[in-house]
Parts: sequence; structure tokens; C-alpha cells
Amino acid sequence: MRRLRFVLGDQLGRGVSSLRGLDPAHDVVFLAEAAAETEYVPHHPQKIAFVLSAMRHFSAELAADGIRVDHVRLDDPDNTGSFAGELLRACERHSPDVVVVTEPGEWRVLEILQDLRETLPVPLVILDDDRFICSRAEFAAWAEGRKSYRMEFFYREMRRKTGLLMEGSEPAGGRWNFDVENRKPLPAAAALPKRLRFPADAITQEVIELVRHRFAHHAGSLDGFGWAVTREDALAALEEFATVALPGFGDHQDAMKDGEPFLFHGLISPYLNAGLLEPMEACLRAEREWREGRAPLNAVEGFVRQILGWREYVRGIYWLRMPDYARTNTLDAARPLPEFFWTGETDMNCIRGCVGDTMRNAYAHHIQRLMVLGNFALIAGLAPEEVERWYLAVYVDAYEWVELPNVHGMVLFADDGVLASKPYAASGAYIDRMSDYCSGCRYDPKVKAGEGACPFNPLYWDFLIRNEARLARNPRMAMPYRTLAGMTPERRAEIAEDSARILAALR
Ligand code: FAD
Ligand code: DLZ
Ligand code: SF4
Repeated sequence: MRRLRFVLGDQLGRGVSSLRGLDPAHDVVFLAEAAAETEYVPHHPQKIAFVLSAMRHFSAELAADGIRVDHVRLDDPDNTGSFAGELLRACERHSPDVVVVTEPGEWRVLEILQDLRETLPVPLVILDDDRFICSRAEFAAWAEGRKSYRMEFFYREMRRKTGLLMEGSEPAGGRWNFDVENRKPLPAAAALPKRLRFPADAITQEVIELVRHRFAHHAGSLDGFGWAVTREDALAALEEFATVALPGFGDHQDAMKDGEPFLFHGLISPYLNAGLLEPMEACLRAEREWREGRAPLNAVEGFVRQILGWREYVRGIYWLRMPDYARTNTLDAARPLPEFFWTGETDMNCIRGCVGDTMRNAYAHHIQRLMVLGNFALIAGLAPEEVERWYLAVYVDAYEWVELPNVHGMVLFADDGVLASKPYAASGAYIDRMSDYCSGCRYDPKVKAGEGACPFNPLYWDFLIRNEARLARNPRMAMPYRTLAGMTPERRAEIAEDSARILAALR
């Protein structure tokens, strides 16, 4: 039997289910660079370059092992530009008996493949994506019958299942979660590790030129491209993180510093999501540093929690709740995305810094995404679909299964608390405590009202006032609502006036 094995751009691992049992004598591995995938949102040029270069390297590696590979390039004059068109053409070229593909990571692409079953001349077999630690079925079983899904309880199950950071049936160090020890700001004189970046080889340079020429109108720079595009280099990135940055990751996970985009973070999400690294190997590598005494438990547990907990959890929620998940808008947020999300041109230094990092590197770390950019989108009431489109476009690691729950659920609370138990809304004081952005800002985080006030201050209270009917009963919001209840009518009027002025200026 001749199988056409269709590998998508985020399935670039030798262990992916669509490649299992490959028969080099008869089978053909098929990859398609598709214009529709590069354009359905205005992806950051580095994201496109990363995906295309990693695909080309993967094809070359398979071919070097004697596997027949058919790789359609973006600039191939006959390229139809879509998965559907390219699969049909590939079936004509190879006359397979069956097409085999691993389930895509996005609902949109799953629908394309399901529709294709009607038109393809041969059966299309869609296999489970078993590159995750928790399967979709296992997550659904965990979620079954629960009134609410909380990451913490899911995470404990995953710790028990994998044995990661366990001592018998107990969590290492006697606690499941060291979150409270992950919140130290960075001392001004802290020594920061110089992070490993990868020079572009000939394949990457060719892709970069293609992308530079074809996607010149997309926001984001290609100049700082330094991502690994092979498994070998992705493993080197993991090794560098484990040995150089991991010890500092714990204390300073939530810290931000102007002009320092990488700090002690893993810088491995693009590789995990594209299949160059596996989640379990990343967790085990970090665990080894703790077991051998080179990294503290708060750092290793914090890192493992992000991958074994959050990453698996958001993927589970996505497949459990799609397609309806994307359509809710609990807080009726409708304001258009301000232009400064693309240009960084704003007097708010924290936003300017985070957008600047994003456009330079197609990367911002978690707290920048959550507590600066996301927090602003939440308290300013920006429309979920516009914010989601932006996050999906600008980050090198963005695929809908992971972007959507983080933005729709964690950041915007548009899912009525399915994912997070409360909105992550904060005033300027949080950003001031966790970063040095405010010292370079024309606004003052300590000023609560008037022209010089940090915009996050009135917007934070205005957000609580606007959404009082929905949020005041949430027990985790009791404290700010108690403070609000004690405010004078004059103070409330001041908040309304300042917020109206700030929001009007966004247009
Ligand atoms: P580290 O800080 O070193 O963390 C280690 C790993 O944990 C990451 O590589 C990632 O795989 C995983 N991880 C951490 N937090 C999360 C999380 N909340 N959800 C899922 N995985 C997590 N991550 C993406 O991979 N793609 C996205 O499109 C994406 N969009 C996000 C949007 C918003 C609004 C927020 C708040 C978070 C988003 N994240 C996303 C999660 C997180 O910000 C990134 O995974 C992280 O910044 C990647 O950098 P790192 O490898 O240096 O991570
Ligand atoms: C994100 C992306 C981009 C930019 N380009 C391609 C591509 O040319 N070919 C491809 O197979 N995949 C690409 N991707 C990833 C897809 O948009 C989508 O996220 C995955 O198919 C989901 O599994
Ligand atoms: Fe951001 Fe406000 Fe600080 Fe300026 S003062 S950097 S706007 S938090």
C-alpha cells in the first residue's frame, strides 16, 4: 500500500503519528508551504521564516535518510496556496492508496481536512496527535462532571501520572506549587545570562530573503532572527536554558526589565509547539538539574508547572470547548485594537517596551504578554477577536490551540471564567513593582488621577465599575470591590472622566 504522509508545519518531529510505520519503499512524505497559512493573519515575518525554515530542514533531514519527500515551496509557480489545493495536486502526482495526517493543532485546519474528505480521490486518515502528555480523551475524562476546571488540580494529576518532581506519592519539597516564590522583581544590578541565539544557515537565509520580499507589509523585523530551526539546535537551546538560565527562572519568573526581552526564560515554546522538542524531555531535563543539585526546586517546579500544567491544560480546554469557546464575549468588550499594538508608538513606556520586544523578536515573555499587553487589553475593553488576531500574528510560538485559551480565557476573561478563576486586572502599581518600565515613563504609577496619572490606574477602576454586575460576586474579587464600595462619588466621577479621556485618545 502506498501512503501519502502529510506533515503540517507544526508537526516536525520524527515521532509524529503520521510518520509511524513509514515504508520507505512505497510511502511519500508530503509538506506544503501554503500562502493561505502565511496570510490568514498578518504573521510576524520571523514566525513565517521560522515555520518555513524548520519545514525545509525537516524535509532535508528525512530525504538524507533515504525517505521520499515531496516538499512544495511557497514560491513554486504551480503552488495553489492552500492545503486543499496542494493535497489534491499531491494525490495526482503520487496516486496514493490513502492519505495519512496527524490531527492539526487548530480547529480551522481540522475543518479544512474534514471537508477535503469529500473531494480527495482516496481516504484521508486523521490520527491522534500524541505529542502531548495528556491526550484529548484523558483531559475530557478529567473534566467530566466537574463544576469548574482548575489548572492546579489538573496539574497535580499530571504530576502523579508522570512522577515528575514526586517523592513517592508526595510532591517534592512537600508542596505542589512554589508560585509564591516565583514573584521577585529583578534587582537593578542583577547579572543576566547572555542567551544563546542561532546564526542563519544557507536554508534559513534563503527563507529570510523570500519572507522579506513577500511579507514586507507585515509588522515585525527579520533582523534579529535567531531561532533554532532543527531538532539538534532546539536541543542545544534546551541545554543552554537548563544550565545557564534555569536557576534564576524561579525567583524572577514574573519580573520584567526594559530592553531585556529574554531574562531567565526558556525560549523553547516555538520548538515545543513545532515538534522539534517534546514536552516530557524538557521537563525531565529541568528535573535533572534539581535532582543533581544545580537548580533550586522553586525554579524547576515553576518551569515544570508551565509545561506539564499550563501547556497541557490550555490544550485540553481548547479541544474540549471548541468551536463555541472562541465565540463568547462575557464582558461585552468591543473597542478596536489601538494602532500602537503594531507600532509601539505610545507614551506608556511599558507598552512601548513590550511591543518593541515583540516586533524585534516575535517573542515577549509571559508576564509581558499577560500583565502589560493583556492587562491593558482587558481593562481598556478591547474586542476579543481583534486582540486574539494580534496575539496569533505576532508571536513565533502562536498556534490557536495555545494562543486562544491564553488570550480569550486567561487575559480577557471572555469565557466567563472557564479557564481562570478571576480576571488578571491590575493597576500601574503591579507593573511598577515587577519592572523598571515606570522610571522611563512620562506617566507616574503613583498618581491616581489627572493628566499625569498612569493610564492603568483609572482604567483599572473603570474596568471594575463597568463590570460590577458580572464580577462583584466573584469571591476572588472581593477585596477590590470592597475598596470600590468605599469610594466617594467624587472619586468615581474622577475615574470616569479620566478613563473616558484615555479611551477616547485610543482612537
Ligand atoms: P517559559 O517562561 O520558559 O516557560 C516554559 C514553557 O512553558 C514555555 O515554553 C511554554 O511551552 C510553557 N508555557 C508557559 N506558560 C504557558 C501558558 N500560559 N500556556 C501554555 N504554555 C505555557 N504560549 C505559546 O506557546 N503560544 C502562544 O501563542 C501563547 N500565547 C500567549 C498569550 C498570552 C496572552 C499569554 C498570557 C501567554 C501566552 N503563551 C503562549 C504562554 C507563554 O507566554 C509562552 O509559552 C512563553 O512566554 C514562551 O516563552 P518561553 O519558552 O521562554 O517560556
Ligand atoms: C503557521 C504556519 C505557517 C506560517 N505556514 C505554514 C505552511 O506554509 N505550511 C504548513 O503546513 N503549516 C504552516 N503553518 C502552521 C499552520 O498554519 C497550522 O498552524 C498547522 O497546520 C496546525 O497544525
Ligand atoms: Fe506603564 Fe503606567 Fe508605568 Fe508608564 S507609569 S510604564 S504606563 S505602568
